[in-house]
Amino acid sequence: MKDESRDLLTNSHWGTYWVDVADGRVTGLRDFEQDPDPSPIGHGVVDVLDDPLRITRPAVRQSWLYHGPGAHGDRRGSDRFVSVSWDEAERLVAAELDRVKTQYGNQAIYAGSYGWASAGRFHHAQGQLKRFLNCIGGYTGSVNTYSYAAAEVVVPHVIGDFLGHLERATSWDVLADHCQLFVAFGGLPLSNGQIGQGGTGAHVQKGGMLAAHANGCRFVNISPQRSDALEALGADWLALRPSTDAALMLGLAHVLLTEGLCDRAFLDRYTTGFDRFAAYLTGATDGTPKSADWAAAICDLPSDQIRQLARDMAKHRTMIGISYSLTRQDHGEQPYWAAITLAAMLGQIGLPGGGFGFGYSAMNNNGLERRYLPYAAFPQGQNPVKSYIPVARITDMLENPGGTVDYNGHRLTYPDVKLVWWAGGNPFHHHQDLNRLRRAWARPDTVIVNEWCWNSLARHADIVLPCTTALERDDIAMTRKDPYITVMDRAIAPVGEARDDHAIFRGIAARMGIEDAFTEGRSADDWVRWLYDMSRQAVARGGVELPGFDDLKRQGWVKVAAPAKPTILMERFRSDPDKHPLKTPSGRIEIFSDTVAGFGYDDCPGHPVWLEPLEWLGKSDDKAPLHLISTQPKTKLHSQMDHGPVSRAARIDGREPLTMHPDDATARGLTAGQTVRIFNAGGACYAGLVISDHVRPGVVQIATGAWYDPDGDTCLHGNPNTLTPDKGTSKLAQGPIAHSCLVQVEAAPDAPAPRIDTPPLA
Ligand SMILES: Nc1nc2c(c(=O)[nH]1)N[C@H]1C(S)=C(S)[C@@H](COP(=O)(O)OP(=O)(O)OC[C@H]3O[C@@H](n4cnc5c(=O)[nH]c(N)nc54)[C@H](O)[C@@H]3O)O[C@H]1N2
Ligand SMILES: Nc1nc2c(c(=O)[nH]1)N[C@H]1C(S)=C(S)[C@@H](COP(=O)(O)OP(=O)(O)OC[C@H]3O[C@@H](n4cnc5c(=O)[nH]c(N)nc54)[C@H](O)[C@@H]3O)O[C@H]1N2
Ligand SMILES: [Mo]
Repeated sequence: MKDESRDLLTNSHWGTYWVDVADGRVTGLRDFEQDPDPSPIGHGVVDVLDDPLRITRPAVRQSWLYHGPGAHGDRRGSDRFVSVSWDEAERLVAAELDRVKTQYGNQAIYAGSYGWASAGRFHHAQGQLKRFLNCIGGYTGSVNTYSYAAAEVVVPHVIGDFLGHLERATSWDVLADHCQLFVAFGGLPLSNGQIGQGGTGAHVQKGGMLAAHANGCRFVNISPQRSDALEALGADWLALRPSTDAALMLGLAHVLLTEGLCDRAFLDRYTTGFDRFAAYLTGATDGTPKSADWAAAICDLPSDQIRQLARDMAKHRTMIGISYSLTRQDHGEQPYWAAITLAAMLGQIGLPGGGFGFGYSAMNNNGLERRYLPYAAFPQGQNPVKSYIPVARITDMLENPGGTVDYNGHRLTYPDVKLVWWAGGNPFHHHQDLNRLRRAWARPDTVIVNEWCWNSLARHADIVLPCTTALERDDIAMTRKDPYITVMDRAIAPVGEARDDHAIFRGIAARMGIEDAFTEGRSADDWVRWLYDMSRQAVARGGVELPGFDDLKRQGWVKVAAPAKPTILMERFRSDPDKHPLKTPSGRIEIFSDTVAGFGYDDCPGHPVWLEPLEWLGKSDDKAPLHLISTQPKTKLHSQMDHGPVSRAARIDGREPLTMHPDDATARGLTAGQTVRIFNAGGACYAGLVISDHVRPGVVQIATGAWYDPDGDTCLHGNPNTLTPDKGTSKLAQGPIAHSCLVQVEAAPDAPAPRIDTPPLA
């Protein structure tokens, strides 16, 4: 019930916008006046809400419909779909769930359903799916993320917690006042800071960086891409080989140690295990000193530059920024552990503007000064099924029922999955080695997907349940990551027969006799109000006043005031480590971890080390001489709205651009704008060529997000996950390693046009 005097408002992971509607259609979005640096991504939704790729009715893959579960799984992705009524779709889903549960048990249902879906406290697709499945006996789930799995697992062993420290990053306000040197491993690509999970009110990253720069902070961009630092920062560029940051950090640490630049008092009081690490650093344990010269040879940087940087870091108030991308490489645990160790050696952890910080610029909210409020979440219930996988091990699981995998001190057994259900994520976007995933994906009997557009995931399903977008339902955005709470108005009626995820599950629950357990007697509107009221009461206990629900609806948005005291990471620990110990076994920073060492993993020992990655320039050959980094797309969030106007405007002949250094282009006789084929032993994709010296020679860069459009093992559209290796970071975290990837590139004048624009309906 919005106030007629205000305009329609929406919020998303990429920002808040006013919505213009005419004749029941969204005609445009207007930037939110509170946002000093609005993102263009939002405008990508205009025109695609009701375009030919919109899924307007439930649909079933032909082979599955005519021959039943398990029929021709290998035709997923190529079969046509037949539209059916909701009545028929609900009947088919309920019967199939019953069959799988009864014959195989609930662990045979895989519903990790990883992905970003849309912002909104209530209409969160995964939460709805998981609650529904918990009402019928549970499912096999997944743990950790594609974003930073290696950090999620290793960092708690080192400093007791990862997510808590991520959320309490020293704020940009503090950095502007105190930081003298910002050393950014993985750079500070502002294009990624467009995003904030669960809703974004105002974009602060650019302002934060410029304020620090204006106050004299020097930035060092350590990245294969010069464009990872805003031009105006005048950053120094250390163009290292990708996947070698751990070696560089060890080289820096060696200089600090051997030149007497370590803060011994800090190491003694706040850390354990430094001496065992130091023995590795000096080469006492393996005969190889990890000197600046040693690091220079691995990273392909001048050793003098490494020595000078270490001295500068010791001399100044230094923030060590570690991008998430460093986890998405082979042995991605190591750069995180090494960076924390390096910061400990500098002794500035817990001081304003010093220490370390995770993912500045990966998200708008890292470094955004705000209060941490305990908002209520949609209750998912209890999952009685105990089996789970590390999220990026999905292909292994599907290929290898009954097989085992090591993970963080456990040995897990893969269940025999018969039914896969995805709502709010896109594995044909996010997973590595998609051609291998596609083959493994053929094995389950049934794949059910809730989607709103005919993307690569919907095309690889058996039963497609059409869901609404955020603009077709009422919700609120309310996340402790952002100070703005906004309404998310229903701007237009659901397109075609699309239903909210909640309504989809409610309908199936009714067929299975569990509707009351699923809804607890509340309508969707009741739930939204309930979530807000519960949150309002919870924050009131901490002294924060929020308007009543009806007032919020009238106003449209509210901003929670920033805390009185600015945020400095680990300030309390520094003030008194006995009174505020870390949640590690020792209560201190564990530079050596007995727990990790005790697991006995050859690929993740008890302290930070350099381990050669599976694929990197140190191992390149004539078949795959170039290192491919597949970064986040500037024009969208992952695969979302890839078919929209903002994403399409950045295409070259309808394909994703690939950026290459002029020397590498000349060596191959390639010219800007032409279509190229990127390939290695795992697969291939086509792309449009951009030539620029903002990537280092030997490295090529492509954004993720192009909808996978396979012609055999070649993606016509430019999806880099046809090329990336599917292997865990280590036995510790089993995280994805997309950024460790070698390829070759050649001209492709005869590449067939992408076909992903045509809906796969019979
Ligand atoms: N090569 C390579 N691969 C990568 C990465 C990389 O750096 N390189 N990065 C990785 C990272 S960090 C991540 S987080 C993943 C991201 O991977 P995902 O999060 O899986 O990607 P999205 O495209 O955001 O998927 C969200 C899906 O939800 C759908 N959706 C949106 N709203 C709704 C809704 O209300 N209901 C339902 N049911 N569906 C909805 C969208 O249409 C979309 O298909 O990708 C990973 N993959
Ligand atoms: N516009 C937009 N923003 C996004 C997203 C999106 O899809 N679109 N996705 C969001 C999500 S889910 C996440 S998790 C974050 C991810 O945030 P990040 O992980 O930080 O993002 P990436 O773009 O993968 O990598 C950042 C930079 O790291 C550099 N890099 C790659 N490999 C190496 C290396 O080995 N060493 C060094 N030093 N640098 C390297 C690349 O040049 C790249 O530009 O981004 C978020 N922001
Ligand atoms: Mo992510």
